[in-house]
Amino acid sequence: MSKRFYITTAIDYLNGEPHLGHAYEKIVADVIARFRRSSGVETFFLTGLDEHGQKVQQAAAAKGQETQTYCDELAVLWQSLTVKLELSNDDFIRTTQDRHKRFVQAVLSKLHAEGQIYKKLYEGFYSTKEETFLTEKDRLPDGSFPAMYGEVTKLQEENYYFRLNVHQQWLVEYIEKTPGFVEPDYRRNEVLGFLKNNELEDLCISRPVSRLNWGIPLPFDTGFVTYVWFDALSNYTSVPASAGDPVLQTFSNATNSNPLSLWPADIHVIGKDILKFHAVYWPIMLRAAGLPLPGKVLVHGWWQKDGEKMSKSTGNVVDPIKVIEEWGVDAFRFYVVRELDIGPDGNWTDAGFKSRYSAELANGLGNLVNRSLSMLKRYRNGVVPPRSDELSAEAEKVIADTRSLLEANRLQAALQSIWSLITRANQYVDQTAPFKLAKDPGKAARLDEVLYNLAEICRILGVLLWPFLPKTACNIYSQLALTDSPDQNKTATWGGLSAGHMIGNPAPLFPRKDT
Ligand code: ME8
Repeated sequence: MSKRFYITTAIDYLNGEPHLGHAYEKIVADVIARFRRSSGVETFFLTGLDEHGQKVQQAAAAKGQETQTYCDELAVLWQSLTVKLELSNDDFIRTTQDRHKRFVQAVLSKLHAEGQIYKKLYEGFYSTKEETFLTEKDRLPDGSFPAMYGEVTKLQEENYYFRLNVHQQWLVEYIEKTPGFVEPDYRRNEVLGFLKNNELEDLCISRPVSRLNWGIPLPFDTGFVTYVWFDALSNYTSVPASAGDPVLQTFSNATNSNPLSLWPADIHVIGKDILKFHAVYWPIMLRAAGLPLPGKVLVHGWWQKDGEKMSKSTGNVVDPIKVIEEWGVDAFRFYVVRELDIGPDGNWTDAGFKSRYSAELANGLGNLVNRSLSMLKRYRNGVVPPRSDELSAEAEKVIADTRSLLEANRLQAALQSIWSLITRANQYVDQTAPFKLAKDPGKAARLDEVLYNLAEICRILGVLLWPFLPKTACNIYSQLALTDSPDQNKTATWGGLSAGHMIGNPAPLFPRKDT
């Protein structure tokens, strides 16, 4: 059993409906997973839902529903999104599943038995609205607490704490000597800055049942449930453990006739707001449990809509399902990855979306494939002419560049590289003017060359585009009447189309829309 390439996304709070930000993150992870698989690497892609904690309990209460019923109903919508987005995830974790709860309790028991979790009395201020403890530092200059905390009460409460502080120096050194652990670099610097300028406090990992009962009971004290972040982060390991991963055997008695070797994860894809949880708490939790650390935390930025934060109250939330219903899943996948590099914040505008659809998909890719195959059909009855290598070197360069960009998770740049080939091939049509060549029987050999080069570029584009636009890639392959799938990156090499092969019927990939 060899270890698979293991990639995860954040698990979304089940306290509302999915929006653009959630969908973007999952697509980023999916493109990476598909590329790895297409390169022959055995891959496991995990996504799912974070179902415990105050936020979810409150959302259920607001609907007057039993919390578990609320979760079960809403989870159907979220799981259906994975299908609509064409995600190739291998599993879908819900933190209310038994496999997950068992694992979290096993970790807690071990840490508690080793003295890494201890009980302490807390005296201080507490905001019920934000479900958080406050300190003197949180006060405004006039002595009051900011309005966002609502009513702040004095609280005396016993809780369980996880020893974070003792690992602080180790973590600084680890991040310093492991440059790729957090990417992009400026996020890594942010973590190092935080760790060097603040002393870590031990992490409160429990909530008394009297205040919150929607959580995993502490195995050593049923008067408490587990703090939602301790619970949620563990999903990355609870799934491999339940699949019989040998690295996680200490925490699992799962028996699996076909065990998977997944841990450590290769990439955790997350948004910038949850960096501290993934680059500070999570590595320390793993170290405390005696487990290896993940390879990389890949941090993306946040989407806004028309320059403003998306929010339900403003009513400006981009609904991925609506966009997909109107424009198709690949148009959505293309726009989000092409528009926003992994790192900075992005801005969705409907005009920007339509403009990329029209320029890059309909007029760029769609037009190239449609006119290339239509001309082959018209001038050669759809029969591929003898091989010609006129564009071979240019195509091979794009193939190599795209591969190395994808290996570095530079998805936006990889799409730009692919589009440079599309632009080149469209220019080639204009320069060689096959419609003129077709009128002159003396130019038949030249027309053959041009038609071969165009058809072969279309085939190669199918393979290169597959991780990003799987439906479109398959569509190109089926218009070329190729019976294999475009999901093998090694087939992106010049000369795959054989002379004499008969293509199928061309049809527009991205219908033009009059908007
Ligand atoms: O944080 N643009 O869940 P969540 C881009 N359950 N990404 C966005 C975004 C936006 N506008 N809004 C949210 C949680 N996200 C926890 C995670 S992981 C062990 C637990 C991203 O539903 C956000 O950054 O609030 C996060 O990565 C993911 O969506 C889930 O956010």
